Amino acid sequence: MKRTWWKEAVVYQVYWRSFMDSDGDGYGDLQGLIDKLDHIQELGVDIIWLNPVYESPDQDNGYDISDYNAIMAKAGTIGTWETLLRNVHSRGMKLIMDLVVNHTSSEHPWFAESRSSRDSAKRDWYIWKDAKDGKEPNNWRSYFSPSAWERDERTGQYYFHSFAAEQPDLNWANPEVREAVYDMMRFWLDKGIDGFRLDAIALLAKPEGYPDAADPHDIRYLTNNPGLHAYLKEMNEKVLRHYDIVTVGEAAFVTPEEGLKYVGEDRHELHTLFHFEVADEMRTWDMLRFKDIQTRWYEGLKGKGWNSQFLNNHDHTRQVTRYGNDGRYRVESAKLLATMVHTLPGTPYVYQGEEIGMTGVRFPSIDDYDDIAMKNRYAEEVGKGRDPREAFESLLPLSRDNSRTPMQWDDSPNAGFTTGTPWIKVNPNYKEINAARDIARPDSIYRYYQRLIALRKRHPVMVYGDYRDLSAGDPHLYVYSRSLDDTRWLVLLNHADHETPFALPEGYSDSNKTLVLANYADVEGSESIVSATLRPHEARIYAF
Ligand code: ISL
Repeated sequence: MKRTWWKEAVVYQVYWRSFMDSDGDGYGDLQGLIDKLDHIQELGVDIIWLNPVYESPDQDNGYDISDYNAIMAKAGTIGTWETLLRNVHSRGMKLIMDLVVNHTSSEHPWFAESRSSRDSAKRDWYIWKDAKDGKEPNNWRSYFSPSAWERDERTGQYYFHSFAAEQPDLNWANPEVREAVYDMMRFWLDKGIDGFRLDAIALLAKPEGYPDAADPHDIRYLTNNPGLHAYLKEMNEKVLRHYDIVTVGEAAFVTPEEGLKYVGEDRHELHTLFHFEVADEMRTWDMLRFKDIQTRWYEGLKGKGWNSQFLNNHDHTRQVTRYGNDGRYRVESAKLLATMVHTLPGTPYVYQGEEIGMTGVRFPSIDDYDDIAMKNRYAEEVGKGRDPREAFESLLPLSRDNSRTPMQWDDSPNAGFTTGTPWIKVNPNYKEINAARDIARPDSIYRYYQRLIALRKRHPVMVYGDYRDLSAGDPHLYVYSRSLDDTRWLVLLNHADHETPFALPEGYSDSNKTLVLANYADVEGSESIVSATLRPHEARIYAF
């Protein structure tokens, strides 16, 4: 596999509105991020992915953009953004921005013009259809609302939105739209950014004729439609290939076969992707399924394309809560999950707060939540007559706000995030879980991430090594090898709240091993592992 910097990199995701507030307005901001760059740099990461900072009415936390060339006042100014970029670069890191071009805000001037009349010059920049039998043009749902269509009084037609009604989809079939997007991309690339995370990119092309869906709840019809890859090839040809950058596509509902169309090195579209076979499709931990996903993606992309590894982000409940143990074994579990993400094939992502083992939340009332997806779904369920408490409870485990609570810096009021009132409540466990406390301990989660990330810099086997699952069929133990040239690593993970016996696989010599990393402090490198007992959430890496 061809070696490149972005394969060797570790990415840290900054959800800036919840990272650090420098001016007391309750929102994190770019100056706050600049002030906290030490925290990120000292982890050893290479790339920062910044969630959208563009001008936006902020109905979907910046994913509804009203001006692509300006910075949202809550975040700062273009001047602060430029200072950020300079600081990130002078520290030897890179910055990638979110590119949200499946849709704009309904307050974008393009949409204002489009909706103004049926003959507007920009009418065809969005997707407008007549009513069918006095109702929506088809039965599709959107991600965030019961219908993908919204009737606009002024012209009596419906416009299409894959997400909230405040996020009308751009019409990618229109070449003028594509050119406008490419211009905007060049605007940021020419400022010197190092790449894009491409939001909802699987949704750009819409199915011919907009036919009714057999099951409207199975929204796969919104994604991976014919024409999509022609758009990505054109985007690559006209923009991306002219810069030394990394591109990561957010690709919903892709299998490895479908994924390869985005990232196949011979296809000249994107470098890497996020698939959602885990984060969207695996509701709670399922070891057998997870191994199957890893093996299929490894085999599917091997030698041809590059994957990403993540278990949470700003849309998905924190990994230690959702997939690990956030109680008695929180620290061990957070380290085990990190070991796994950083030793599986693909570029690893760290979502802010993960490196100190932050957990999900259970606030008492729907009023404590902000997430538009959760709130719209709650209103829909209650509107259908469901008991409000029950509807609320059912939405708690996967609410996107689980991962959006403010970064817990220290044990001062509001966890040191803001001197004002935070836009969303701080997780009440901040006195126990916070960066200051974690960093002060040599055996902390943060310190473990530092070691893990440093290993990646020294050992190409973590990046380019062949992967082999040696534990197929085991519901608790995950044991796999990575091998490159003369180096062979064995990763041992006991993803369980109990002890699990382990036997050294055939072909590995117990006397010939070196302990690379362990998440329990008392492991002796010389200890025999011919047959051993792994403790709850124990993780070890050996080299042979
Ligand atoms: O959040 C999800 C499920 O919990 C995902 O399905 C997610 O909605 C989808 O992957 C698209 O997400 C992206 O685009 C959205 C935005 O709200 C998300 O924050 C963003 O990551 C619309 O721009």
